Amino acid sequence: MFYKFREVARRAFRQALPCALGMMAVQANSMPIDSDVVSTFDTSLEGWVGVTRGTEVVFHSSTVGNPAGSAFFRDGRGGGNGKIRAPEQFLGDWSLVSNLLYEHRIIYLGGEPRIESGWTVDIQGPGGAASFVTDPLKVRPSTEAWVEVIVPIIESEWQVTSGNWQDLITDVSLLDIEIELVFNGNPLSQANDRDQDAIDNVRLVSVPVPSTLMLLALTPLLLINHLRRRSRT
Ligand SMILES: [Ca+2]
Ligand SMILES: [Ca+2]
Repeated sequence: MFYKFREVARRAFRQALPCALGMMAVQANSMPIDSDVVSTFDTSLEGWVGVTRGTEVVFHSSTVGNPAGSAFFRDGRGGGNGKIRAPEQFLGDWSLVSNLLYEHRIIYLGGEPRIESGWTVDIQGPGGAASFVTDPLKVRPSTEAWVEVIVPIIESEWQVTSGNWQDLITDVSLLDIEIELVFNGNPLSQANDRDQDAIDNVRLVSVPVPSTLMLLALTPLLLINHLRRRSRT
């Protein structure tokens, strides 16, 4: 009986191996991000770039940070709200990502009249696009302290502006975080007295146990268990 079971298992393994290797190859090409991705900006922008439309600039600051350096925004003459765009390591399959976290601080408010807004985060991919806007009742920008912004990667927290959430989240090819939160009135007359802002400690947090890898690890055990049951009948 044991010999028969061993032969059946060996045959099944030989048949299943190409399929399993094929699955692993597919997984390797589109592996979900399953460990935390972090930018601390301690010594550089770490691949992040500014998204600006005028003379405002994004650069690495070695003197402002929580701690050490940060991504720093200095407003100039231009339009729109300044953003920072994520490097490649933050992009890809977000199926296992639970939260995007970062810290923001208004370093200088600039001249009046001014309007402060909340934070907007944008993601895009082949499957669609979505925006997240912070709730001003839950979290407020500050000049006094670093404020942690928590962005849950849950569909109900986002406005999906095109495509659909499931397709988008499995292939995120663009991540923009708004860094400029102050509008200082007339853009021409106050070009030299505008806000400055900083972002530090951007983190993509993944769930601790990647379910897809767990499934792959369990597959041989399930197969052996199945064959063992069959050999008993
Ligand atoms: Ca830092
Ligand atoms: Ca501004």
